[in-house]
Amino acid sequence: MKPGIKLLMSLFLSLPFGVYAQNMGADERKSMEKANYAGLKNPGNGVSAAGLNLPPEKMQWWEDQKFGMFIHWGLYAIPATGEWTMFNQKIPADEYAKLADQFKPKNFDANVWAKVAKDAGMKYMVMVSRHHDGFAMWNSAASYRHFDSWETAAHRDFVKEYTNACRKAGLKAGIYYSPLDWRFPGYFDPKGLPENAALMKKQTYGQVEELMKNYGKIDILWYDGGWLAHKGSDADAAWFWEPLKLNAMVRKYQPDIVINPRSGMVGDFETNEGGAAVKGPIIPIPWEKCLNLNGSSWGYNTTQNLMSLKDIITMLVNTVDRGGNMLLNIGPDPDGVIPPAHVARLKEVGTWLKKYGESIYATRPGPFQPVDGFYGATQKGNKVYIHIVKMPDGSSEINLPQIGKTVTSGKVLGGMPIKILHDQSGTRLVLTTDQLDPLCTTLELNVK
Ligand code: FHN
Repeated sequence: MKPGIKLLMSLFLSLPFGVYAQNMGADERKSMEKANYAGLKNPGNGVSAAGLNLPPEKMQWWEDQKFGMFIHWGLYAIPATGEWTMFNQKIPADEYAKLADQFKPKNFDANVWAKVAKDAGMKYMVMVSRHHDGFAMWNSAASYRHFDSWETAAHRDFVKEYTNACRKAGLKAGIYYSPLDWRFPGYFDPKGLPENAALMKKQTYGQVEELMKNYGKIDILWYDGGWLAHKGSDADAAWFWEPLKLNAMVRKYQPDIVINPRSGMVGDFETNEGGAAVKGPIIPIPWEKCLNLNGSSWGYNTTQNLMSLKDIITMLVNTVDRGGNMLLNIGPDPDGVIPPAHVARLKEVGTWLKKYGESIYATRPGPFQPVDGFYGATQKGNKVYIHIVKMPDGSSEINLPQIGKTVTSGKVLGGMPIKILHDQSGTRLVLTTDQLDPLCTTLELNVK
């Protein structure tokens, strides 16, 4: 089971959700937030030290964003069999490095990526600067054997072009970095080959410093692949990477950067990776669901298995109704072009968010706990939004529990009023069949 999932499982099982289930007011949520950010520091989440994680107030902007674009792009786009091609096909490093001679993406324009993200309703981006194959997508003096996009055929600094395009488009800029590098035999045997492993570590410290120093304000640092020799968790490898030292350096250059939980240090948020459905109660700590638009692989792949619009919207509302952000991944082709079918699907998501975005952005989960496969809620001020992903067969009513607040009126968001009945057990929302939207029925309730 992937480290992130194991952690979430331990987290879910450790927190007494039941207690908070029914009536979660804003101040209670505040105190929970204070209390439960502590939840990030569960054993197994990695090492931590005072001042290295952000306080809740510095995470609010991140929790307001809700939807971002993840980008896996690099040499692996050429074989188009995914970002693990070098390892899965056991390609020797020198052989694989020849791909850099072919990597000259003439149609790459980061502004186009940023526009696709904005049109999709995304508020932030996270681009892979270096994946496990070792190829750096920027001008990296710290790159072992100058294996980077500046010193090879492309002769371009893609991280610079990307971060500039992000800011120009008003999007928050995140950088993904893989400490592991398959070119180092020491990665597979750090105790047996300590010198070579130390070279890999030196590259990581040098490259993270370059990324934190040379590209202006970076909003998110997304480590991935801290696990050593493909074994154990990122936390298990903290003895090797010394993430408290690494991230102290990071915060010297980027004091407010949001750091994910994959450096072996406790993160400022938790991650839930993959396409598995999001279920269960509200998670009272910052967390992020990251998954693929094209389920075949994170990197560009000729095998296409595109998520449907219904699946994307369902995953988005299920995540946001449980307090999470969703980071949806694209894999551009070797030329840096996002496949047109992917652009079209993302545009459809953007159209939905243009209409229902108020029930998503800058909201917080609750006050009602979600009911798996049925509905969930978000709140903002005196508004509560209900997302109905699927009405139980033949029903067009929802019975909401008491929450210590009164639902005074309600309507389909951007549509007609709905009937609201009150009784001891709570509030009953009665909809007509034409008010149901097969994609997701979104209601706006006024509460006081
Ligand atoms: O090995 C990587 C994988 O290639 C991809 O980058 C994902 C994205 O979160 N993370 C790792 C697998 O957990």
